Amino acid sequence: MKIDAVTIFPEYFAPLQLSLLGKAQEQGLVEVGIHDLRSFSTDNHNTVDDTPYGGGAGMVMLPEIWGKALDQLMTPETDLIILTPAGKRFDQPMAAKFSQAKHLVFACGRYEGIDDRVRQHYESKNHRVHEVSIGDYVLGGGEVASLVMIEAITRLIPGVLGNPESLAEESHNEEGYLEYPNFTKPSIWRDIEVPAILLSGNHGEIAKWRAAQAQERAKKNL
Ligand code: JBQ
Repeated sequence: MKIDAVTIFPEYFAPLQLSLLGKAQEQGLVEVGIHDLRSFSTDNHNTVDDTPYGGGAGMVMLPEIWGKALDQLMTPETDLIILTPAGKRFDQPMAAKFSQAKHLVFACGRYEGIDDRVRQHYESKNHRVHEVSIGDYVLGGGEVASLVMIEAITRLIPGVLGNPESLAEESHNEEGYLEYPNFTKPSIWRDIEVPAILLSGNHGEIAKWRAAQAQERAKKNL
């Protein structure tokens, strides 16, 4: 998979070199390109935004700069993801869909967002455009939201995760199961014992106990 991100803060994406995704890049499973939006600005001040037509607070990112940046990245294979609090909520099924894509471009808006004609333009050229939000809270921009999506998506690419068993187990969670509590050594820590059933070796009973615990947790976290 090829992933490109366009941002005025390329430094936000430094963590992509770490851990699982860093290794996936070394193995050639994923290729990431980070692009500085300001390098596409044409004036002496490197302007990327202006005041909104119709008035109101904040600034809107200029369509001309975004057009220059995206024209160099978009192909018929591309899914363009525009991060915006008004977008469709990102979830695990959406991550699974995007993990099958050939090329993802993340457009990270700051301030009050990107001039809507950018979305309109690429849709009119028959590109696949997705407005996505990671959740209902206020972020400064789409950079961190993109990082969240990239991690959730890339770990579903075959070969990226070291242990495919944990993927298979997770897919049950997508079907409404939440996770059960986990324990490791020692069997007693600060006077707290690991539930005896987990030391019993009875795998049928352990599975039942875990399912019940997971349900309990799901109820509590509603
Ligand atoms: C969203 F995607 C974005 C972009 C900018 C701000 C945001 N705030 C909340 N959730 O994911 C978001």
